[in-house]
Amino acid sequence: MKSKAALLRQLFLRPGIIRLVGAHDALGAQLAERAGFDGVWSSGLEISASYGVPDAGILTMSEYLAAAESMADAVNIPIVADCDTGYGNSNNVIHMVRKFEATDIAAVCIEDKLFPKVNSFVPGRQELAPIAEFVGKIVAAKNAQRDPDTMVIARVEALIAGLGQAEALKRAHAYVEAGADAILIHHNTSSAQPIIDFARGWKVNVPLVVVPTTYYTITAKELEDLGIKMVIYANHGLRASINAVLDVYAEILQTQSTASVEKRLAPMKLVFELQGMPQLKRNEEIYLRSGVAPTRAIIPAAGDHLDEYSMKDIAADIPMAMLDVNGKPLLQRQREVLNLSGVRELIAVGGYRREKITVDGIKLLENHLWESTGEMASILVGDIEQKYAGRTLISYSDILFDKDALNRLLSCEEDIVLLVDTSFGSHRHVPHQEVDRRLDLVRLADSEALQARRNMNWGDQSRVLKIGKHIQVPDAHGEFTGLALFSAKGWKLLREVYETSKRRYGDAQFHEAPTFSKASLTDLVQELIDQGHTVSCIQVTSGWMEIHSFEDYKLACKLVAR
Ligand code: SPV
Ligand code: MG
Repeated sequence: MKSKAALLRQLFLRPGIIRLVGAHDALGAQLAERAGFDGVWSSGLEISASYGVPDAGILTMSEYLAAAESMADAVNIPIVADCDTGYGNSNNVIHMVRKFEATDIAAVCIEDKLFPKVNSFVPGRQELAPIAEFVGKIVAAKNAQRDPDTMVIARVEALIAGLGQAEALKRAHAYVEAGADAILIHHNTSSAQPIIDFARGWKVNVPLVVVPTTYYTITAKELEDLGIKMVIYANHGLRASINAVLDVYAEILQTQSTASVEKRLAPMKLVFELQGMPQLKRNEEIYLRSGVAPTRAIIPAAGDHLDEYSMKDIAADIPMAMLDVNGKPLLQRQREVLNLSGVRELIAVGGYRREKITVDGIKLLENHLWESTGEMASILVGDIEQKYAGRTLISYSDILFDKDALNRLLSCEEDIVLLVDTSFGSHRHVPHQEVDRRLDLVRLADSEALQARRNMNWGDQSRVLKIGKHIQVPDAHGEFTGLALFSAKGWKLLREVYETSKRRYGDAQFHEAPTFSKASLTDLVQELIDQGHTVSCIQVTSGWMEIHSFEDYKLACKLVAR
């Protein structure tokens, strides 16, 4: 795995401005990552505030380090640590760099003020260190780093101290000479002009970093156009939460209940998700073998797909499950991901060219009537242990999915859950719907509320109202991925509805199937919904793909590792 320092270096090489937001703990860093920030600023102000002390060198390096470490542990994006003045002289800086590097911090930022510094927005004492002394700290930091990718950012406080552009530029140049990897030019009034002037006067090929807390009307684009490479929104999480918490607390006291604030609160599910509870449950399933209901997977792989796929030349003589994707059949790739997530009992049901299905670790059964029956019939052939006490996962045989998407589904506790992709509208195969197989689309309950939160990718759950190929793209909220999970109770229900529908429909049309015997899973799911049963869905926007065209196949070969 790449170090976070290497990731930050990559961001500096990428075109466009890098956007960081401040945090003081793991949760804040996680929210930054979820929101889509490129990195996290481990803010001295925020960390001090979290201890209820002024941002004035009151805490020691240990507290700042512990906070930064908890952030680095919690996210995959890089952390830039605000290290104040370096916690002492050059010897302290050497110790500091080693300690922060050891916790996978991507960059340390030190400022040219005298110890103990005071936050730059506090009027009064803003005394600067002599240039030579601060240059010594930068040289010490650069010599101390063990990872060549670790960045040392030198923060110039001349504008804060009211010493003007010339002093700011003089200091910045000296720090670059000393080896600084970037210059943070700080400023504390509502006008961005001093920063604009500084950026225009900056001719050196070393990136600039800014913290537009007071000159907040400037946009990231405007900063980028000035040639600034990184912007830090240093304390916005802290300030947003202070106001939100105070408002909610006041309302609870005033209304004498929590009813009116409930809607504004993050759901417990999100709290659990941020804490890693779904992963904990998956780990229990994988590593603590007793007490947790096992999950089996049934993979219907009987169809020939010959009239459905625009890739006849590749898959003419084999079932789709055996399609070679970068040296491994699809089915083997599915098995690897399923096993990694603790699903070990795998049953594939073949039909067309069944003899070609040869993947170790998968029980192979046969739907002899595959030519005259549909997918549901194959699925039930796979249900050998009809009173199975665990959960049943259905996986279509022509899809690829990753561990994260699968785990998201496996962490659901509802009786019947479908994994649905809500980004299907931007999926490139939509325009080709007429020529390709039509998509299994879904309509969901509460889709507007979900839409509003979609950007946050909070994995919201919803209820499925309609499913099928007849749903028009503009009316749909998502695409069924081909992965569905049933609890023992949900599975029993599916079987019951299958049996009663079989008796009722006989050879008549059944939802989208020309006859009941040709029913697919989605037809049964629609029947369950129509009979008043709840079918839940968990949403994803990535982590899977289906292969039903030559274009899909080429993309799959490009995306998956060998
Ligand atoms: C911090 O967040 O601690 C900073 C930025 O150093 S500022 O508060 O703007 O000085
Ligand atoms: Mg600070």
